[in-house]
Amino acid sequence: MKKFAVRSTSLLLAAGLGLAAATAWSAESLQDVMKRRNLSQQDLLAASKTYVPTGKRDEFVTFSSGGQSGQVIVYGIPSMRILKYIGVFTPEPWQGYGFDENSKAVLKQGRIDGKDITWGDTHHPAISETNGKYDGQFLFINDKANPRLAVIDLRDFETKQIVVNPIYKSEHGGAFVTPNSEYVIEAAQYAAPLENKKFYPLEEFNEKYRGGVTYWKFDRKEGRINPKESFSFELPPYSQDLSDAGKGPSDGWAFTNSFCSERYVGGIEKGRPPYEAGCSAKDTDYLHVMNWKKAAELVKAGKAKVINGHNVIMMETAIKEGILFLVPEPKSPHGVDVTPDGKYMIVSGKLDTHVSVYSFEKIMAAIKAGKFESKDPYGIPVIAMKDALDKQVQLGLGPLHTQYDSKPCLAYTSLYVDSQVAKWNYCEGKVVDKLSVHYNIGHLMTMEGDSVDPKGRYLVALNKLAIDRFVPVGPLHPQNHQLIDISNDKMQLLYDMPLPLGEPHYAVAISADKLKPGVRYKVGTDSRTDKPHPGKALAGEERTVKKGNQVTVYGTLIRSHITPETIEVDVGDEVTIHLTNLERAQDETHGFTVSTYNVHASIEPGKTVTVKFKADKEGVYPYYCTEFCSALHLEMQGYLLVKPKGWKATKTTLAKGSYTEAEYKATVKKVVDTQVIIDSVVAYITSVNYKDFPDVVAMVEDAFDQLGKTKGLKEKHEAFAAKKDWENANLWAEQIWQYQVKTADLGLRAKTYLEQNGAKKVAK
Ligand code: RUQ
Ligand code: CUA
Repeated sequence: MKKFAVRSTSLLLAAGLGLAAATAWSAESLQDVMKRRNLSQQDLLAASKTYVPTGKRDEFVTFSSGGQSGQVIVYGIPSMRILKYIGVFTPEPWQGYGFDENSKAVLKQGRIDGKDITWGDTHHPAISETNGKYDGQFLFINDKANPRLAVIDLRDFETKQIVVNPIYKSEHGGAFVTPNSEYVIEAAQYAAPLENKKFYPLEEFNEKYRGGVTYWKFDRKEGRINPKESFSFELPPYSQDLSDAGKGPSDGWAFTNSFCSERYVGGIEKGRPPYEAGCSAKDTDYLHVMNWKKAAELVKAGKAKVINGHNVIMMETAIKEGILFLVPEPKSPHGVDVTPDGKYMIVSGKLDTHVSVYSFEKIMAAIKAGKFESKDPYGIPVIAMKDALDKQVQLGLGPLHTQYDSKPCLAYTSLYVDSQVAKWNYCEGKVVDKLSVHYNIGHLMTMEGDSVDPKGRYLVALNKLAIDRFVPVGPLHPQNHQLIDISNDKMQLLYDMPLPLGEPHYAVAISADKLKPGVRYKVGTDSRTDKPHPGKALAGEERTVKKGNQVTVYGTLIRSHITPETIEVDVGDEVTIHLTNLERAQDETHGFTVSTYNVHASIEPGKTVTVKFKADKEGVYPYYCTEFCSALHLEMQGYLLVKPKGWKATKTTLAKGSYTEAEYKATVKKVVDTQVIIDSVVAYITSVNYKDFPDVVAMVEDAFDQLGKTKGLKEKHEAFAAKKDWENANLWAEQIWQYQVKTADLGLRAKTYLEQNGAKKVAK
């Protein structure tokens, strides 16, 4: 009772004090604060638009590329509070990503030529779509440096799959999804021979180097990409850049930009003009227009060539079948963004002051009429720009990317050189507002702004430089995401958020209520495969199995112990430890590591994870839980004992603690007193409509689960007491109290929740 009473009294005390403090010191007014902090009315307005009070949640969730970190960054809008980093192409220790066997298996899928690649250059995340709307089920992201694509399941925000592009050496224009996530688009960037590890000199660039666009088939039921049903278009060695899938009337088609259609190969060290001159010399590059629906049929009909085990529709076939066309687009284009109604493709040329609005209808009419101005050197029909353009609108210097508003015809385009966002009307072809940002904006993003149903409200400018925005932290500055309010006619800059993990290229944001992540796994799940884990163990099933030099531990974790608490092996043994988290309570994650063996796992409720290592050093290695999970978290520990060859025990009993009868009796009294508190909490909970609160139901279940573990322990301590074994008697009684504390902790949490959320008395 003692320890417990102190705890609850101190809580009460703290609450009382807090209240008193608020009344006594709240003299500072809003005006005072404005003056003291030198804030303007405008600042206050901006602050009130981004501030999310404690306990409240954001309206939108952003998935930002983590750039060179190889991860995904998740943050809320409008608060700009970071919620998570998702380990994708790079190990992430907290999540055990790359330090436990199950996640290592995912990273291993990303090996290239038999080698680990433990970093990635992530550029473009994409949320899965249903009928062109974000559905919040999956997230895809690419790695530009090592041509790979990852699948993240938004039920648990974990990376489930990495696929390596079998024919490219780099890729940039991914990930973009078709309107029902049938395919995930990934375009090559720097042309190279499609065959793997094949050398051709640069003199054979035009003949042997190729670009391409890959369509990865996504199996939504499995939640995985199916490489066998995926395919690519072979394309000329123009640097294919960003892509977008058609929607509505243009569904079935996709559009990919390119730069360096000059096919220039540089060589400044040999006295040749550099890439930058040679790759931007012509007035136009090409928009690639592809019919992916028909391409998929051709692949089914066996018309693809298999290169490195992957289906490739060769240019010759695509031309003959009428599924590939080119349209000139002004100088070094970057973004191509299909309008929400699917009627137009908006293209920005980095070296042009205009955006070009292409009409899908006009392009189709030209194709139907066979009206082409020429063929490119590879025989691909070229549609004249004037036959494809709806209009061009002058916006400013360095237009890059375009996103859409919830209001019809309104678009936002980033102006890299001007460091501005241009708001304009693509139906009327006029600029309606401009806002300066800091500095050199790359991508921009509106809420669900590349879907058929943009939500408007906010825009984020993803700036390339931060320069003087933040407190200096050395020559490498953080990145700067700026939040802009777009709900009114005039845009308003609200907030600068430093992002210190890599250069995030693109981001996507979804209404928070569309995300439905789980809080626990079905007990014994391998979260990386979504299947039952063969190493699963329930309470009472824990065991250590030794076969030759293979030691396999089937362990469990629950507040506040790891079972087993000792693992004995011989030096040189291969050790496999499977751990199941038996908790059901939300947020009761345990971590696990063994000293100096470079393993770590994050084991969320219900999950089973495996760590594996060779016990190649004799000695004593503590293992412990790495998450502060409970009051006795520090005691959540154990020893890995690695015995030397031929070791013989000389001492066979453990040291005894010296406990007295009086101590035993005190412990028993503590147990009885604590039960009184538990009973009173239970009486409160069952007197209200707690069953209407799923979170509370889970806590109550868990509390009784803990209490259930005391079964049989009373008999145990009493039996030891009868034998006057005060150590065992006292410690088993103490163990009852440990379970009671956890029960009471959950019970009090439930009680507070009910009181704060307006639980009502129920009739008995
Ligand atoms: S990028 S700033 Cu999408 Cu990789 Cu444009
Ligand atoms: Cu489990 Cu700390």
